[in-house]
Amino acid sequence: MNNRTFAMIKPDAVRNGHMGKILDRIIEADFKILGAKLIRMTKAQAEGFYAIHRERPFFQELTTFMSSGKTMVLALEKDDAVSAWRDTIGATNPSEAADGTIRKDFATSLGENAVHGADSDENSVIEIGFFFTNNELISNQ
Ligand code: IDP
Ligand code: MG
Repeated sequence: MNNRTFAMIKPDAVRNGHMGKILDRIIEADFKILGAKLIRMTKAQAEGFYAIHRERPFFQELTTFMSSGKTMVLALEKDDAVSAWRDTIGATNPSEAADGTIRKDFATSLGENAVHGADSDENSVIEIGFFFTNNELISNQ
């Protein structure tokens, strides 16, 4: 069990003014923020990050959206971080997301669903490494 996960506050949520409220949810759910930065992904970066979905019909829509504005990328720490964060964000489709989840409260559609969460320990390591170097992760406080 890994105690780290990778999260993003996606461009729709930043554009809609929800970044602060989502950071509050992260802190209230007792995640420690090891690293955070505001970036604007290039299309090529978005295509690299989501390469696993390249054969899906929504790949162009997804990577255009993810490079359309600011994204906050985050490395989070908590016991059983991957599943704890997936529970906090809710189902991919906001119409199926449970009450009290971030996607239920802030997502606008299946594609523009406010936040990202790594889906496994293995992918959380790969995804954190995609945006952070080790010395950008601060775990001693
Ligand atoms: P996840 O983000 O809950 O892990 P995935 O199935 O890994 O969901 O899909 C990655 C992202 O691709 C979703 O968060 C969403 O932004 C987008 N996406 C997934 N399915 C669709 C779709 O059918 N249409 C448009 N965008 C989609
Ligand atoms: Mg996924």
